Amino acid sequence: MKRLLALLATCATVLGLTAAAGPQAAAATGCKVEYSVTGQWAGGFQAGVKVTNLGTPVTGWTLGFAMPDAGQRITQGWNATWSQSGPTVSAVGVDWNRTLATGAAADLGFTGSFTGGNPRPTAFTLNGVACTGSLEEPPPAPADGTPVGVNGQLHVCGVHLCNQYDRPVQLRGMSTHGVQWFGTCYNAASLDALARDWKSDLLRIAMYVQEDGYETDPAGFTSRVNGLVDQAEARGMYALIDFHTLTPGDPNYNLDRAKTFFASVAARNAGKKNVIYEIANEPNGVSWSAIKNYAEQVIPVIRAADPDAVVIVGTRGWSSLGVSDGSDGSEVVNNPVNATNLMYAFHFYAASHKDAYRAAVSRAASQLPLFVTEFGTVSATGGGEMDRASTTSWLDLLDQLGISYANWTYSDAPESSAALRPGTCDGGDYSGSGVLTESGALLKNRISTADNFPTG
Ligand code: IDC
Repeated sequence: MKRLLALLATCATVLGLTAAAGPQAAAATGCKVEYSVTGQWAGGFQAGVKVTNLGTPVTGWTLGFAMPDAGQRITQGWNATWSQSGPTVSAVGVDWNRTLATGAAADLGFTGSFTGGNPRPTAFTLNGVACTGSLEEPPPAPADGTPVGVNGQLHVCGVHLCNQYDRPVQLRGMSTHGVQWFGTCYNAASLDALARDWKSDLLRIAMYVQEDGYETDPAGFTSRVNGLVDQAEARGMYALIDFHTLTPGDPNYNLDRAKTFFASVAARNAGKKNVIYEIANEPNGVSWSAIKNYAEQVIPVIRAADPDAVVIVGTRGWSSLGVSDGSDGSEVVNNPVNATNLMYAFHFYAASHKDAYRAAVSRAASQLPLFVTEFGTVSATGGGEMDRASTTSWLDLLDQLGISYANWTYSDAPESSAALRPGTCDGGDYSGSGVLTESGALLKNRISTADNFPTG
């Protein structure tokens, strides 16, 4: 019994129960877990887990935690659907507790076996957010007037992106750099600056699949993406979930990963209005029919979980509508993806892609719903001189056609495409006049002008 009491005390400290007991002056983010061992016997134990949602309301949740080692097994669980892989445990909310308002709690429990050591789980997370139970600054409430607040759930109407009033809208915003490299750039201060100073309508979340990305830690990258979706939502911005395939260029190489990833993020984010799915960043060295085949396998996975979200598919030749491979948008017009509520990605780098590409976009725009999910003001390497004249021509054209866009990148990468000066993300200031590069200053000027979204 002594051992049991000691264990309970340790859990209380580790899980931050004392911190959470204070007065809640303001809404908090995150979650609190109260874990207690309710019985123990040779080789087995029973535990209760009470998880309180301290963040925005959730519909559908997954509680994650880690057993001390893979020898400790959940043998039976209740009030959730339980699974375990190695030491990693997941409990998914069931019909009667899947909706958790702010401050609401779910009571779960399980019996477990253990083969030695202390059967105390650690690292509790709710939908990927660590359950530290501590009170943090409240995320700014999405007041009326935010892009998501005004436009609500988007859909494709004709060749346009339309809002809840069935009126065409143009979203203007920024893309992250690879979150595996520049994760420190995406925090409360930087996202506040993006939403409030830049008045960005969207955050594209670039999740590389290779290059130390998703394939190295699927669960970890999935929860990072989900965390950024929440951060965007809290600020009234749309979140473009970019499955950033690049090398190899055939998206079918990542087909199984794409299905797993999108099944998970679509289920988790189905209730949100701010999510758009981009299923393949830049197909290259691959035919349009192979891309189309990939899309027709991934889209149903998304629709099964999140039926009403807009999906964007990359196009041939690094999302150039085939132009960089000597083709053009007619190959898509003549053989479209068999899906509704779908848009096609077009990418450009202003110093590399000029009149011929602009002409191809102008032609395609009357026949295909286009979304410029990535572009740079510089050369296709992401570096070199900024081309102000070409960038201005491009942005004027996109404004005229009402095509939405995201600029590469909202980061402090040491390359001219980055909007923030190197070192910015080491500090806390994202708003000062000194933090922007030449490209960042141009983009902020363009993006921060009034949207005038139609509401009637
Ligand atoms: C570049 C980054 C660079 C990084 C490289 C790695 O800017 O820091 O080392 O990726 O692959 C794209 C891609 C995008 C590229 C960008 C610039 O979608 O991943 O980012 N670019 O080269 N298409 C055209 C240009």
